[in-house]
Amino acid sequence: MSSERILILGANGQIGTVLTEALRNKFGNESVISTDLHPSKLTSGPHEILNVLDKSGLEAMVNKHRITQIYHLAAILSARGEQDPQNTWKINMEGLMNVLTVSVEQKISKLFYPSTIAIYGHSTPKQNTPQEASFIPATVYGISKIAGEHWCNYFYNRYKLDVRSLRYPGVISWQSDPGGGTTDYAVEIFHAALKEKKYCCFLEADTRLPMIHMDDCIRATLELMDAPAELIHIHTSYNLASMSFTPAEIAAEIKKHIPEFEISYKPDFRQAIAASWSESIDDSVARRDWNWRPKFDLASLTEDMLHNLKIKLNH
Ligand code: AKB
Repeated sequence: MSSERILILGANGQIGTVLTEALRNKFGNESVISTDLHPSKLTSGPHEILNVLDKSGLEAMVNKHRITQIYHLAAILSARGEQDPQNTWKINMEGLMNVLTVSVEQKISKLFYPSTIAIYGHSTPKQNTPQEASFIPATVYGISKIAGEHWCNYFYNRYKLDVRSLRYPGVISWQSDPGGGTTDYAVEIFHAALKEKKYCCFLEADTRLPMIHMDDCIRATLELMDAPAELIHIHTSYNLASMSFTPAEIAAEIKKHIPEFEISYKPDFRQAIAASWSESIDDSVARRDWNWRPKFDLASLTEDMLHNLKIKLNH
């Protein structure tokens, strides 16, 4: 039985709901405390209402549950973030500063912080984006995440806080719904294909973006957090790759399973956000340091999404 006591912030989000279950399977239900602004979406396990802007509430939660590790998932994503840049900055940055400070004060042994492909910008090489390059993000979400990476690195160097991070691509899941992101189309398209046999995409047909299946995303997170500290050489955030595709390519793959499926295109403000991101990523540093290997490709992702989503929607 592990002695770890885990706190998840923003547990009701797309990644949070699935990660909470994965961590509970690993560490036991009672050792993983999920928190969010709202009641839990899961049917079992300890859950508390917590706002990441409430530093003393966070401190009290860490003490009450004798927390040893924190997964800080609470953030406003790229598309929603543009509706209210100042509030996005506040939630994403003040939230992180509270978590970093409390982690040092309360001697947290490990902290996970998700970064994103949204840190890349027009000056970043679009193909095979390297671990280190020019990162001038086009969204407030991206700005907050690149600043967050640097704060994590600072806290590692100054306070020896063991904070680990991944630059997540767009995450595709049947288990949970995304909210407020630019890559959300790649989940919506599966729901629409099964329910209406058609989908109107808010990105242009040839917009290539890096994506990852939720199972690979969760496995990457757990493997990074399990890796011996001496193997972790990146204390900002690791590039993480799995696959890249365009709306036209994913539609063609869905059509192999649902021949009647039709896609149409009506690009909106999210097109400019997507156009500022990379098309493919070089994750050789993650592969070298902690042996990262993705399992899903576009064909297996499409098959898995349609299979599991169909079962879920029929219930
Ligand atoms: C978004 O689209 O904003 C997120 C992300 C790539 O971080 N899915």
